[in-house]
Amino acid sequence: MSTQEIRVPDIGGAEGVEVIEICVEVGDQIEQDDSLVVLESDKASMEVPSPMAGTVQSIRAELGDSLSEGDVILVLELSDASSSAVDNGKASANTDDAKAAQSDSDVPSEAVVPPKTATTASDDTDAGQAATVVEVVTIPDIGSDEGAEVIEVCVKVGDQVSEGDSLVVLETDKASMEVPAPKAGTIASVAMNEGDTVASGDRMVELEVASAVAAAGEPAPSSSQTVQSDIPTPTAPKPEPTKTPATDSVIPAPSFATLEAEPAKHNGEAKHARQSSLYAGPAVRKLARELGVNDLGKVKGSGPKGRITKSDLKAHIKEVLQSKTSAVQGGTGIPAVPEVDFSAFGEVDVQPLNKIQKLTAANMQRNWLNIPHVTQFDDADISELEEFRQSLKAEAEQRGVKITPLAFLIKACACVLKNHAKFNASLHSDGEHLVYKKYVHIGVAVDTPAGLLVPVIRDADKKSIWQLAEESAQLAAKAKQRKLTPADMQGGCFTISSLGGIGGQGFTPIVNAPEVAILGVSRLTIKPQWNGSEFVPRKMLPLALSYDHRAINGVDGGKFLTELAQLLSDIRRLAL
Ligand code: CAO
Repeated sequence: MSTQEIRVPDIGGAEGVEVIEICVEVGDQIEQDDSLVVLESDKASMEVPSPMAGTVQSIRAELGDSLSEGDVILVLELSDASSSAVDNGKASANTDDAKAAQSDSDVPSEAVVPPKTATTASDDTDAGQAATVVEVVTIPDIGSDEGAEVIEVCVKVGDQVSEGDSLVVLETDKASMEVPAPKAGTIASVAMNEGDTVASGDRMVELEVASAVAAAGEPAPSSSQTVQSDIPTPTAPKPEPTKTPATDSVIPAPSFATLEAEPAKHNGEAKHARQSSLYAGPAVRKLARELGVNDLGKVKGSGPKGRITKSDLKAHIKEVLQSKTSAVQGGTGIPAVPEVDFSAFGEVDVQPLNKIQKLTAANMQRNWLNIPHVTQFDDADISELEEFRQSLKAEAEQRGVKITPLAFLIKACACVLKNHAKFNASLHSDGEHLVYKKYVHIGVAVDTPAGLLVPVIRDADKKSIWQLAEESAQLAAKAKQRKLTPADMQGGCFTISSLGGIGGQGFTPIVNAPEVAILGVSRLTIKPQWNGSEFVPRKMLPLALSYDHRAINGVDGGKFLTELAQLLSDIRRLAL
Protein backbone atom coordinates (compact mmCIF):
# COMPACT_ATOMS: atom_id res chain seq x y z
CA MET A 1 0.00 0.00 0.00
CA SER A 2 1.67 3.29 -1.03
CA THR A 3 1.17 6.72 0.44
CA GLN A 4 0.88 10.11 -1.12
CA GLU A 5 1.41 13.53 0.38
CA ILE A 6 -1.42 15.78 -0.68
CA ARG A 7 -0.34 19.36 -1.07
CA VAL A 8 -2.02 22.71 -1.53
CA PRO A 9 -2.76 23.10 -5.24
CA ASP A 10 -2.44 26.25 -7.32
CA ILE A 11 -4.50 28.79 -5.45
CA GLY A 12 -3.98 31.63 -7.82
CA GLY A 13 -0.75 32.78 -6.30
CA ALA A 14 -2.20 33.42 -2.86
CA GLU A 15 0.32 33.05 -0.05
CA GLY A 16 -0.21 32.21 3.61
CA VAL A 17 -3.89 31.36 3.35
CA GLU A 18 -5.56 30.31 6.58
CA VAL A 19 -6.90 26.83 7.16
CA ILE A 20 -10.41 27.46 8.46
CA GLU A 21 -11.78 23.96 8.31
CA ILE A 22 -10.37 20.47 8.22
CA CYS A 23 -12.97 18.27 6.61
CA VAL A 24 -11.44 14.87 7.29
CA GLU A 25 -10.06 12.87 10.19
CA VAL A 26 -7.26 10.35 10.41
CA GLY A 27 -8.66 7.01 9.32
CA ASP A 28 -11.34 8.51 7.08
CA GLN A 29 -11.87 6.72 3.79
CA ILE A 30 -12.15 9.39 1.16
CA GLU A 31 -13.02 9.45 -2.47
CA GLN A 32 -11.40 11.50 -5.17
CA ASP A 33 -12.72 15.07 -5.01
CA ASP A 34 -13.84 14.84 -1.39
CA SER A 35 -13.00 18.10 0.35
CA LEU A 36 -9.93 17.92 2.55
CA VAL A 37 -9.58 21.40 3.97
CA VAL A 38 -11.09 24.82 3.49
CA LEU A 39 -8.69 27.69 3.00
CA GLU A 40 -9.62 31.28 3.38
CA SER A 41 -7.85 34.53 2.68
CA ASP A 42 -9.23 37.95 3.53
CA LYS A 43 -10.99 37.95 0.17
CA ALA A 44 -11.91 34.43 -0.67
CA SER A 45 -12.17 30.84 0.35
CA MET A 46 -11.96 27.47 -1.30
CA GLU A 47 -12.29 23.84 -0.53
CA VAL A 48 -9.30 21.77 -1.49
CA PRO A 49 -10.44 18.47 -2.95
CA SER A 50 -8.56 15.23 -2.75
CA PRO A 51 -6.90 14.37 -6.05
CA MET A 52 -7.37 10.67 -5.34
CA ALA A 53 -9.14 8.14 -3.20
CA GLY A 54 -7.58 6.61 -0.11
CA THR A 55 -7.43 6.55 3.66
CA VAL A 56 -6.22 9.55 5.62
CA GLN A 57 -3.05 8.39 7.31
CA SER A 58 -2.00 11.65 8.96
CA ILE A 59 -3.04 15.28 8.82
CA ARG A 60 -0.22 17.79 8.65
CA ALA A 61 -2.26 20.98 8.49
CA GLU A 62 -3.92 22.40 11.56
CA LEU A 63 -6.75 24.87 11.93
CA GLY A 64 -5.37 28.37 11.75
CA ASP A 65 -2.23 27.35 9.83
CA SER A 66 -1.19 29.60 6.97
CA LEU A 67 -0.59 27.57 3.85
CA SER A 68 0.72 28.33 0.41
CA GLU A 69 0.84 26.35 -2.81
CA GLY A 70 2.84 23.15 -2.36
CA ASP A 71 2.47 22.91 1.43
CA VAL A 72 1.55 19.44 2.65
CA ILE A 73 -2.03 19.10 3.85
CA LEU A 74 -2.11 15.42 4.72
CA VAL A 75 -0.77 12.00 3.86
CA LEU A 76 -3.07 9.59 2.11
CA GLU A 77 -2.76 5.84 2.11
CA LEU A 78 -3.78 5.15 -1.42
CA SER A 79 -6.56 2.83 -2.37
CA ASP A 80 -5.75 0.07 -4.86
CA ALA A 81 -7.20 2.09 -7.71
CA SER A 82 -5.26 5.18 -6.77
CA SER A 83 -2.11 3.14 -6.25
CA SER A 84 -2.33 1.61 -9.67
CA ALA A 85 -3.09 5.03 -11.12
CA VAL A 86 0.04 6.25 -9.41
CA ASP A 87 1.98 3.28 -10.66
CA ASN A 88 0.74 3.97 -14.15
CA GLY A 89 2.06 7.46 -13.84
CA LYS A 90 -1.32 9.17 -13.60
CA ALA A 91 -0.40 10.39 -10.16
CA SER A 92 3.02 10.65 -8.73
CA ALA A 93 3.87 8.98 -5.45
CA ASN A 94 7.00 10.99 -5.36
CA THR A 95 6.30 13.55 -2.71
CA ASP A 96 8.68 16.01 -4.28
CA ASP A 97 6.53 15.94 -7.33
CA ALA A 98 3.27 16.51 -5.60
CA LYS A 99 2.33 19.49 -7.69
CA ALA A 100 2.53 17.41 -10.77
CA ALA A 101 0.34 14.83 -9.10
CA GLN A 102 -2.22 17.47 -8.38
CA SER A 103 -2.40 18.82 -11.85
CA ASP A 104 -2.57 15.32 -13.25
CA SER A 105 -5.49 14.54 -11.04
CA ASP A 106 -7.40 17.61 -11.98
CA VAL A 107 -7.15 19.64 -8.83
CA PRO A 108 -8.78 22.78 -10.03
CA SER A 109 -6.89 25.94 -10.07
CA GLU A 110 -9.27 28.63 -9.01
CA ALA A 111 -7.34 31.66 -10.07
CA VAL A 112 -9.71 34.40 -10.94
CA VAL A 113 -9.11 37.59 -12.71
CA PRO A 114 -11.37 40.54 -12.45
CA PRO A 115 -14.15 41.11 -14.92
CA LYS A 116 -13.34 43.24 -17.86
CA THR A 117 -15.54 45.90 -19.25
CA ALA A 118 -15.91 47.13 -22.77
CA THR A 119 -17.46 50.37 -23.78
CA THR A 120 -20.38 49.75 -26.10
CA ALA A 121 -22.27 53.00 -26.26
CA SER A 122 -22.51 56.41 -24.73
CA ASP A 123 -25.09 58.99 -23.96
CA ASP A 124 -25.42 61.90 -26.32
CA THR A 125 -23.70 64.42 -24.19
CA ASP A 126 -21.43 67.22 -25.15
CA ALA A 127 -17.75 66.81 -24.82
CA GLY A 128 -16.39 68.12 -21.58
CA GLN A 129 -19.62 67.64 -19.68
CA ALA A 130 -20.61 64.83 -17.38
CA ALA A 131 -21.61 61.89 -19.58
CA THR A 132 -22.38 58.21 -19.24
CA VAL A 133 -21.21 55.27 -21.23
CA VAL A 134 -22.56 51.76 -21.24
CA GLU A 135 -19.91 49.18 -20.61
CA VAL A 136 -20.20 45.47 -21.05
CA VAL A 137 -19.02 43.54 -18.03
CA THR A 138 -17.94 40.02 -18.82
CA ILE A 139 -17.27 36.91 -16.81
CA PRO A 140 -13.67 36.90 -15.67
CA ASP A 141 -11.35 33.95 -15.87
CA ILE A 142 -12.95 31.44 -13.58
CA GLY A 143 -10.09 28.98 -13.67
CA SER A 144 -12.20 26.19 -15.08
CA ASP A 145 -12.60 24.99 -18.64
CA GLU A 146 -15.95 23.44 -17.86
CA GLY A 147 -17.69 26.71 -17.19
CA ALA A 148 -19.56 27.72 -14.08
CA GLU A 149 -23.18 27.79 -13.08
CA VAL A 150 -24.84 31.07 -12.26
CA ILE A 151 -26.30 30.33 -8.86
CA GLU A 152 -27.37 33.85 -8.11
CA VAL A 153 -27.93 37.03 -10.06
CA CYS A 154 -27.54 39.78 -7.51
CA VAL A 155 -28.69 42.74 -9.59
CA LYS A 156 -31.52 43.79 -11.81
CA VAL A 157 -31.93 46.47 -14.42
CA GLY A 158 -31.94 49.90 -12.86
CA ASP A 159 -29.94 48.91 -9.76
CA GLN A 160 -27.26 51.34 -8.72
CA VAL A 161 -24.09 49.48 -7.91
CA SER A 162 -20.89 50.59 -6.30
CA GLU A 163 -17.50 49.31 -7.24
CA GLY A 164 -17.06 45.90 -5.65
CA ASP A 165 -20.78 45.14 -5.32
CA SER A 166 -21.56 41.60 -6.31
CA LEU A 167 -23.15 41.20 -9.70
CA VAL A 168 -23.53 37.45 -9.92
CA VAL A 169 -22.46 34.41 -7.94
CA LEU A 170 -20.85 31.63 -9.92
CA GLU A 171 -20.11 28.13 -8.87
CA THR A 172 -17.97 25.42 -10.32
CA ASP A 173 -17.65 21.92 -8.92
CA LYS A 174 -15.18 22.96 -6.36
CA ALA A 175 -15.38 26.65 -5.84
CA SER A 176 -17.73 29.54 -5.96
CA MET A 177 -17.21 33.21 -6.37
CA GLU A 178 -18.97 36.48 -6.38
CA VAL A 179 -18.17 38.56 -9.40
CA PRO A 180 -17.89 42.15 -8.30
CA ALA A 181 -18.76 45.26 -10.27
CA PRO A 182 -15.59 46.74 -11.70
CA LYS A 183 -16.87 50.23 -11.06
CA ALA A 184 -19.87 52.17 -9.88
CA GLY A 185 -22.81 52.61 -12.19
CA THR A 186 -26.35 51.66 -13.09
CA ILE A 187 -27.27 48.24 -14.41
CA ALA A 188 -28.50 48.76 -17.98
CA SER A 189 -29.13 45.11 -18.79
CA VAL A 190 -28.53 41.68 -17.34
CA ALA A 191 -27.43 39.02 -19.77
CA MET A 192 -27.70 35.90 -17.67
CA ASN A 193 -30.14 34.01 -15.52
CA GLU A 194 -29.79 31.77 -12.53
CA GLY A 195 -29.00 28.26 -13.70
CA ASP A 196 -27.13 29.37 -16.83
CA THR A 197 -23.78 27.81 -17.48
CA VAL A 198 -21.26 30.47 -18.36
CA ALA A 199 -17.63 30.66 -19.33
CA SER A 200 -14.93 33.23 -19.00
CA GLY A 201 -15.61 36.15 -21.30
CA ASP A 202 -19.37 35.68 -21.45
CA ARG A 203 -21.39 38.85 -21.31
CA MET A 204 -22.68 39.34 -17.78
CA VAL A 205 -24.27 42.78 -17.49
CA GLU A 206 -24.23 46.15 -19.15
CA LEU A 207 -23.24 48.90 -16.80
CA GLU A 208 -24.00 52.54 -17.39
CA VAL A 209 -21.10 54.44 -15.89
CA ALA A 210 -19.96 58.02 -15.76
CA SER A 211 -17.62 58.63 -18.62
CA ALA A 212 -14.21 59.78 -17.48
CA VAL A 213 -13.32 60.37 -21.10
CA ALA A 214 -16.13 62.77 -21.61
CA ALA A 215 -15.49 64.48 -18.35
CA ALA A 216 -11.90 64.95 -19.33
CA GLY A 217 -12.99 66.93 -22.35
CA GLU A 218 -12.44 64.28 -24.99
CA PRO A 219 -15.17 63.69 -27.50
CA ALA A 220 -17.67 61.11 -26.38
CA PRO A 221 -19.15 58.77 -28.93
CA SER A 222 -22.65 59.64 -29.94
CA SER A 223 -25.59 57.63 -28.75
CA SER A 224 -26.04 56.19 -32.22
CA GLN A 225 -22.62 54.68 -32.09
CA THR A 226 -22.06 51.25 -30.78
CA VAL A 227 -18.52 50.74 -29.81
CA GLN A 228 -17.52 47.21 -29.21
CA SER A 229 -14.08 46.89 -27.90
CA ASP A 230 -11.91 44.70 -25.77
CA ILE A 231 -14.57 42.19 -24.86
CA PRO A 232 -12.68 39.20 -23.65
CA THR A 233 -13.77 36.00 -25.25
CA PRO A 234 -14.00 32.63 -23.54
CA THR A 235 -10.90 31.63 -25.40
CA ALA A 236 -8.96 34.67 -24.35
CA PRO A 237 -5.63 33.70 -22.85
CA LYS A 238 -5.73 33.43 -19.11
CA PRO A 239 -3.83 36.32 -17.60
CA GLU A 240 -1.74 35.79 -14.51
CA PRO A 241 -3.69 37.25 -11.61
CA THR A 242 -0.67 38.96 -10.25
CA LYS A 243 0.03 40.54 -13.60
CA THR A 244 -3.44 41.97 -14.11
CA PRO A 245 -3.04 45.50 -15.37
CA ALA A 246 -4.55 48.09 -13.12
CA THR A 247 -6.99 50.07 -15.19
CA ASP A 248 -10.06 52.09 -14.39
CA SER A 249 -12.34 49.28 -15.37
CA VAL A 250 -10.58 46.55 -13.49
CA ILE A 251 -10.81 45.99 -9.79
CA PRO A 252 -8.35 43.99 -7.78
CA ALA A 253 -9.27 40.36 -8.26
CA PRO A 254 -9.86 37.81 -5.58
CA SER A 255 -7.05 35.34 -5.92
CA PHE A 256 -9.41 32.38 -5.85
CA ALA A 257 -13.04 31.71 -5.82
CA THR A 258 -15.39 32.57 -3.05
CA LEU A 259 -19.00 32.82 -2.29
CA GLU A 260 -18.68 33.36 1.36
CA ALA A 261 -15.56 35.27 2.19
CA GLU A 262 -16.59 38.55 0.71
CA PRO A 263 -19.04 40.40 2.91
CA ALA A 264 -22.40 41.01 1.30
CA LYS A 265 -22.33 44.20 -0.65
CA HIS A 266 -25.33 43.48 -2.75
CA ASN A 267 -27.54 46.24 -3.78
CA GLY A 268 -30.19 43.80 -4.91
CA GLU A 269 -32.96 42.23 -2.93
CA ALA A 270 -32.65 41.12 0.67
CA LYS A 271 -32.49 37.49 -0.41
CA HIS A 272 -29.27 38.15 -2.21
CA ALA A 273 -27.67 39.92 0.66
CA ARG A 274 -28.72 37.19 3.05
CA GLN A 275 -27.51 34.39 0.85
CA SER A 276 -24.17 35.82 0.05
CA SER A 277 -23.25 36.85 3.56
CA LEU A 278 -23.35 33.16 4.45
CA TYR A 279 -20.29 31.09 5.02
CA ALA A 280 -20.79 27.91 3.07
CA GLY A 281 -18.44 26.22 0.69
CA PRO A 282 -19.38 25.01 -2.76
CA ALA A 283 -19.59 21.39 -1.68
CA VAL A 284 -22.05 22.35 1.04
CA ARG A 285 -24.04 24.50 -1.37
CA LYS A 286 -24.09 21.71 -3.91
CA LEU A 287 -25.30 19.27 -1.27
CA ALA A 288 -27.87 21.82 -0.14
CA ARG A 289 -29.24 22.06 -3.66
CA GLU A 290 -29.27 18.30 -4.03
CA LEU A 291 -31.16 17.94 -0.80
CA GLY A 292 -33.57 20.74 -1.62
CA VAL A 293 -32.39 23.23 0.99
CA ASN A 294 -33.12 26.42 -0.87
CA ASP A 295 -32.39 28.90 1.86
CA LEU A 296 -29.05 28.40 3.54
CA GLY A 297 -29.88 31.41 5.69
CA LYS A 298 -31.94 29.08 7.83
CA VAL A 299 -29.01 26.77 8.52
CA LYS A 300 -27.01 27.49 11.64
CA GLY A 301 -23.30 27.32 10.92
CA SER A 302 -21.10 25.77 13.57
CA GLY A 303 -17.78 26.22 11.80
CA PRO A 304 -15.33 29.07 12.13
CA LYS A 305 -17.04 32.44 11.57
CA GLY A 306 -20.36 30.65 11.51
CA ARG A 307 -19.40 28.63 8.45
CA ILE A 308 -21.99 26.06 7.45
CA THR A 309 -20.62 22.55 7.34
CA LYS A 310 -22.17 19.44 5.83
CA SER A 311 -23.01 18.29 9.35
CA ASP A 312 -24.86 21.58 9.96
CA LEU A 313 -26.80 21.00 6.79
CA LYS A 314 -27.72 17.48 7.83
CA ALA A 315 -28.69 18.64 11.31
CA HIS A 316 -30.89 21.32 9.74
CA ILE A 317 -32.61 18.81 7.49
CA LYS A 318 -33.15 16.48 10.44
CA GLU A 319 -34.69 19.32 12.41
CA VAL A 320 -36.97 20.30 9.54
CA LEU A 321 -38.04 16.71 9.03
CA GLN A 322 -38.76 16.30 12.71
CA SER A 323 -40.79 19.48 12.82
CA LYS A 324 -42.65 18.28 9.72
CA THR A 325 -43.36 14.99 11.46
CA SER A 326 -44.66 16.73 14.53
CA ALA A 327 -46.63 19.04 12.27
CA VAL A 328 -48.38 15.98 10.94
CA GLN A 329 -48.88 14.70 14.44
CA GLY A 330 -49.57 18.00 16.04
CA GLY A 331 -51.38 20.10 13.47
CA THR A 332 -48.98 23.00 13.34
CA GLY A 333 -48.69 25.07 10.20
CA ILE A 334 -51.40 27.32 11.57
CA PRO A 335 -51.00 30.87 10.28
CA ALA A 336 -49.15 33.04 12.76
CA VAL A 337 -50.95 35.83 14.56
CA PRO A 338 -49.98 38.99 12.71
CA GLU A 339 -47.55 41.25 14.46
CA VAL A 340 -49.16 44.43 15.72
CA ASP A 341 -47.48 47.65 16.72
CA PHE A 342 -49.48 48.23 19.89
CA SER A 343 -47.74 51.52 20.57
CA ALA A 344 -49.57 52.91 17.55
CA PHE A 345 -52.74 52.87 19.69
CA GLY A 346 -51.38 54.20 22.97
CA GLU A 347 -48.62 53.88 25.51
CA VAL A 348 -47.28 50.37 26.12
CA ASP A 349 -44.80 48.75 28.46
CA VAL A 350 -42.99 45.73 27.05
CA GLN A 351 -41.77 43.29 29.70
CA PRO A 352 -39.82 40.11 29.06
CA LEU A 353 -41.39 36.79 30.02
CA ASN A 354 -39.47 34.93 32.69
CA LYS A 355 -38.27 31.37 32.20
CA ILE A 356 -41.30 29.76 33.85
CA GLN A 357 -43.71 31.89 31.86
CA LYS A 358 -41.98 31.03 28.62
CA LEU A 359 -41.98 27.34 29.47
CA THR A 360 -45.64 27.45 30.46
CA ALA A 361 -46.54 29.23 27.25
CA ALA A 362 -44.68 26.66 25.18
CA ASN A 363 -46.20 23.74 27.09
CA MET A 364 -49.71 25.12 26.88
CA GLN A 365 -49.40 25.66 23.15
CA ARG A 366 -47.89 22.23 22.65
CA ASN A 367 -50.64 20.56 24.67
CA TRP A 368 -53.43 22.59 23.15
CA LEU A 369 -52.26 21.84 19.62
CA ASN A 370 -51.38 18.19 20.17
CA ILE A 371 -54.28 16.98 22.23
CA PRO A 372 -57.85 16.67 21.04
CA HIS A 373 -59.51 17.98 24.18
CA VAL A 374 -62.95 17.24 25.51
CA THR A 375 -64.13 18.91 28.69
CA GLN A 376 -66.99 17.51 30.70
CA PHE A 377 -68.74 19.38 33.52
CA ASP A 378 -70.54 18.40 36.67
CA ASP A 379 -71.32 19.82 40.09
CA ALA A 380 -70.48 17.81 43.18
CA ASP A 381 -72.68 18.34 46.21
CA ILE A 382 -70.03 18.81 48.88
CA SER A 383 -72.37 20.03 51.62
CA GLU A 384 -71.47 17.08 53.89
CA LEU A 385 -67.80 17.31 52.96
CA GLU A 386 -67.79 20.98 53.92
CA GLU A 387 -69.56 20.22 57.17
CA PHE A 388 -66.98 17.55 57.96
CA ARG A 389 -64.11 19.84 56.91
CA GLN A 390 -65.38 22.63 59.18
CA SER A 391 -65.57 20.13 62.02
CA LEU A 392 -61.87 19.34 61.55
CA LYS A 393 -60.74 22.96 61.84
CA ALA A 394 -59.82 22.84 65.53
CA GLU A 395 -57.86 19.64 65.07
CA ALA A 396 -56.24 21.05 61.95
CA GLU A 397 -55.09 24.06 63.93
CA GLN A 398 -53.61 21.80 66.56
CA ARG A 399 -51.79 19.86 63.87
CA GLY A 400 -50.67 23.09 62.27
CA VAL A 401 -52.32 22.11 59.00
CA LYS A 402 -54.75 24.15 56.95
CA ILE A 403 -57.41 21.89 55.56
CA THR A 404 -59.16 23.04 52.40
CA PRO A 405 -61.34 21.12 49.92
CA LEU A 406 -58.16 20.40 47.97
CA ALA A 407 -57.02 17.51 50.20
CA PHE A 408 -60.41 15.81 49.73
CA LEU A 409 -60.22 16.39 46.00
CA ILE A 410 -56.79 14.78 45.78
CA LYS A 411 -57.95 11.81 47.80
CA ALA A 412 -61.13 11.39 45.78
CA CYS A 413 -59.29 11.69 42.46
CA ALA A 414 -56.74 9.09 43.59
CA CYS A 415 -59.57 6.68 44.34
CA VAL A 416 -61.31 7.28 41.01
CA LEU A 417 -58.02 7.02 39.10
CA LYS A 418 -57.52 3.56 40.56
CA ASN A 419 -60.94 2.55 39.29
CA HIS A 420 -60.50 4.13 35.85
CA ALA A 421 -57.06 3.04 34.73
CA LYS A 422 -57.28 4.85 31.38
CA PHE A 423 -57.11 8.16 33.26
CA ASN A 424 -53.98 7.02 35.03
CA ALA A 425 -52.19 6.33 31.77
CA SER A 426 -50.19 8.01 29.01
CA LEU A 427 -50.19 7.52 25.29
CA HIS A 428 -47.06 5.75 24.15
CA SER A 429 -44.90 7.79 21.79
CA ASP A 430 -45.54 5.20 19.06
CA GLY A 431 -49.21 6.24 19.14
CA GLU A 432 -50.21 2.59 19.34
CA HIS A 433 -50.09 1.83 23.04
CA LEU A 434 -51.36 3.14 26.34
CA VAL A 435 -48.94 3.07 29.24
CA TYR A 436 -50.94 2.20 32.36
CA LYS A 437 -49.32 3.33 35.58
CA LYS A 438 -49.49 1.24 38.70
CA TYR A 439 -48.77 4.28 40.86
CA VAL A 440 -51.00 7.29 41.47
CA HIS A 441 -49.00 10.51 41.51
CA ILE A 442 -51.16 13.63 41.37
CA GLY A 443 -49.96 17.08 40.32
CA VAL A 444 -51.44 20.21 41.84
CA ALA A 445 -51.29 23.44 39.83
CA VAL A 446 -49.89 26.21 42.00
CA ASP A 447 -50.03 29.87 41.14
CA THR A 448 -46.76 31.58 42.12
CA PRO A 449 -45.45 35.10 41.56
CA ALA A 450 -43.07 33.65 38.97
CA GLY A 451 -45.79 31.73 37.16
CA LEU A 452 -47.60 28.41 37.15
CA LEU A 453 -45.87 25.38 38.69
CA VAL A 454 -47.18 21.86 39.14
CA PRO A 455 -45.58 19.94 42.03
CA VAL A 456 -46.52 16.29 42.27
CA ILE A 457 -47.83 14.41 45.29
CA ARG A 458 -46.57 10.85 45.07
CA ASP A 459 -48.70 7.85 45.89
CA ALA A 460 -51.68 10.04 46.68
CA ASP A 461 -53.87 6.96 46.93
CA LYS A 462 -51.86 5.74 49.91
CA LYS A 463 -51.98 8.99 51.88
CA SER A 464 -54.51 10.22 54.44
CA ILE A 465 -56.44 13.46 54.11
CA TRP A 466 -54.16 14.97 56.75
CA GLN A 467 -51.05 13.91 54.89
CA LEU A 468 -52.43 15.21 51.63
CA ALA A 469 -53.38 18.54 53.19
CA GLU A 470 -49.95 18.90 54.76
CA GLU A 471 -48.00 17.82 51.70
CA SER A 472 -49.99 19.96 49.25
CA ALA A 473 -49.52 23.00 51.48
CA GLN A 474 -45.80 22.30 51.80
CA LEU A 475 -45.35 21.84 48.08
CA ALA A 476 -47.38 24.99 47.34
CA ALA A 477 -45.18 26.95 49.77
CA LYS A 478 -42.06 25.49 48.21
CA ALA A 479 -43.36 26.47 44.77
CA LYS A 480 -44.06 30.03 45.84
CA GLN A 481 -40.55 30.28 47.30
CA ARG A 482 -39.14 28.79 44.09
CA LYS A 483 -37.62 25.94 46.03
CA LEU A 484 -39.13 23.08 44.07
CA THR A 485 -36.65 20.68 42.55
CA PRO A 486 -37.23 19.17 39.10
CA ALA A 487 -37.95 15.85 40.87
CA ASP A 488 -40.80 17.55 42.79
CA MET A 489 -42.50 18.25 39.47
CA GLN A 490 -41.95 14.97 37.67
CA GLY A 491 -43.91 11.77 37.33
CA GLY A 492 -47.44 13.13 37.59
CA CYS A 493 -50.29 10.94 36.33
CA PHE A 494 -53.13 13.44 36.62
CA THR A 495 -53.41 17.12 37.56
CA ILE A 496 -55.81 19.09 39.70
CA SER A 497 -56.11 22.79 38.96
CA SER A 498 -58.11 24.42 41.73
CA LEU A 499 -59.26 27.97 41.31
CA GLY A 500 -61.82 27.49 44.08
CA GLY A 501 -60.06 29.88 46.43
CA ILE A 502 -60.15 32.54 43.76
CA GLY A 503 -63.59 32.29 42.16
CA GLY A 504 -65.28 31.56 38.90
CA GLN A 505 -68.04 29.19 37.92
CA GLY A 506 -66.04 26.96 35.66
CA PHE A 507 -63.19 26.78 33.20
CA THR A 508 -61.72 24.33 30.72
CA PRO A 509 -58.25 23.30 31.88
CA ILE A 510 -55.64 22.17 29.35
CA VAL A 511 -54.37 18.62 29.72
CA ASN A 512 -50.82 18.50 31.02
CA ALA A 513 -49.26 16.03 28.54
CA PRO A 514 -48.11 13.29 28.71
CA GLU A 515 -50.93 12.98 31.23
CA VAL A 516 -54.30 12.36 29.63
CA ALA A 517 -56.64 14.21 31.96
CA ILE A 518 -56.91 17.18 34.28
CA LEU A 519 -59.55 18.29 36.75
CA GLY A 520 -60.48 21.95 36.98
CA VAL A 521 -62.18 22.98 40.21
CA SER A 522 -64.04 26.24 40.61
CA ARG A 523 -65.59 28.02 43.57
CA LEU A 524 -68.42 26.28 45.36
CA THR A 525 -71.72 28.07 45.43
CA ILE A 526 -74.92 27.35 47.26
CA LYS A 527 -77.52 26.25 44.77
CA PRO A 528 -81.08 24.96 45.13
CA GLN A 529 -81.24 21.20 44.65
CA TRP A 530 -84.40 19.14 44.24
CA ASN A 531 -84.44 16.35 46.85
CA GLY A 532 -87.57 14.68 45.51
CA SER A 533 -90.06 16.75 47.36
CA GLU A 534 -88.53 20.20 47.61
CA PHE A 535 -85.65 22.46 46.67
CA VAL A 536 -82.96 22.61 49.33
CA PRO A 537 -79.84 24.79 49.45
CA ARG A 538 -76.69 22.70 48.80
CA LYS A 539 -73.00 23.54 48.48
CA MET A 540 -72.21 22.68 44.90
CA LEU A 541 -68.64 22.41 43.69
CA PRO A 542 -68.18 22.98 39.92
CA LEU A 543 -65.92 20.36 38.35
CA ALA A 544 -64.53 20.36 34.83
CA LEU A 545 -62.75 17.30 33.55
CA SER A 546 -60.65 17.78 30.41
CA TYR A 547 -59.24 14.69 28.77
CA ASP A 548 -57.32 13.55 25.74
CA HIS A 549 -59.93 12.12 23.44
CA ARG A 550 -57.34 9.89 21.82
CA ALA A 551 -56.98 7.97 25.05
CA ILE A 552 -60.37 8.46 26.65
CA ASN A 553 -63.81 8.46 25.15
CA GLY A 554 -66.87 10.34 26.31
CA VAL A 555 -68.36 7.42 28.21
CA ASP A 556 -65.14 6.98 30.17
CA GLY A 557 -65.19 10.70 30.93
CA GLY A 558 -68.79 10.63 32.05
CA LYS A 559 -68.19 7.65 34.34
CA PHE A 560 -65.06 9.18 35.86
CA LEU A 561 -66.73 12.48 36.60
CA THR A 562 -69.90 10.91 37.96
CA GLU A 563 -67.94 8.67 40.29
CA LEU A 564 -65.82 11.58 41.43
CA ALA A 565 -68.86 13.72 42.16
CA GLN A 566 -70.46 10.85 44.08
CA LEU A 567 -67.34 10.32 46.18
CA LEU A 568 -67.12 14.00 47.01
CA SER A 569 -70.82 14.03 47.88
CA ASP A 570 -70.44 11.06 50.21
CA ILE A 571 -66.91 11.07 51.54
CA ARG A 572 -67.63 8.04 53.70
CA ARG A 573 -67.05 6.08 50.50
CA LEU A 574 -63.44 7.36 50.46
CA ALA A 575 -62.81 5.00 53.32
CA LEU A 576 -64.06 2.00 51.36
N1 CAO B 1 -64.70 26.74 46.78
C1 CAO B 1 -64.77 27.61 47.76
N2 CAO B 1 -63.75 27.93 48.58
C2 CAO B 1 -62.59 27.28 48.35
C3 CAO B 1 -62.45 26.35 47.34
C4 CAO B 1 -63.56 26.09 46.54
N3 CAO B 1 -63.53 25.21 45.55
N4 CAO B 1 -61.19 25.91 47.35
C5 CAO B 1 -60.55 26.53 48.31
N5 CAO B 1 -61.39 27.37 48.90
C6 CAO B 1 -61.11 28.22 50.02
C7 CAO B 1 -60.19 27.57 51.00
O1 CAO B 1 -60.91 26.76 51.89
C8 CAO B 1 -59.59 28.76 51.65
O2 CAO B 1 -60.53 29.32 52.53
P1 CAO B 1 -60.17 29.56 54.02
O3 CAO B 1 -58.94 30.40 54.01
O4 CAO B 1 -61.38 30.24 54.51
O5 CAO B 1 -59.95 28.22 54.61
C9 CAO B 1 -59.46 29.74 50.51
O6 CAO B 1 -60.37 29.32 49.52
C10 CAO B 1 -58.07 29.82 49.88
O7 CAO B 1 -57.63 28.55 49.58
P2 CAO B 1 -56.21 28.36 48.96
O8 CAO B 1 -56.28 28.69 47.56
O9 CAO B 1 -55.21 29.10 49.77
O10 CAO B 1 -55.88 26.86 49.18
P3 CAO B 1 -56.28 25.64 48.30
O11 CAO B 1 -55.83 24.46 49.06
O12 CAO B 1 -57.68 25.67 47.89
O13 CAO B 1 -55.41 25.80 47.00
C11 CAO B 1 -53.49 26.05 45.67
C12 CAO B 1 -54.02 25.74 47.05
C13 CAO B 1 -51.98 25.97 45.71
C14 CAO B 1 -54.02 25.06 44.70
C15 CAO B 1 -53.94 27.45 45.26
O14 CAO B 1 -53.38 28.38 46.14
C16 CAO B 1 -53.55 27.83 43.91
O15 CAO B 1 -52.42 28.22 43.63
N6 CAO B 1 -54.50 27.81 42.98
C17 CAO B 1 -54.29 28.26 41.62
C18 CAO B 1 -54.16 27.10 40.71
C19 CAO B 1 -54.04 27.62 39.30
O16 CAO B 1 -53.35 28.59 39.03
N7 CAO B 1 -54.72 26.97 38.39
C20 CAO B 1 -54.79 27.39 37.05
C21 CAO B 1 -53.90 26.54 36.25
S1 CAO B 1 -54.14 26.75 34.57
O17 CAO B 1 -55.20 25.61 34.22
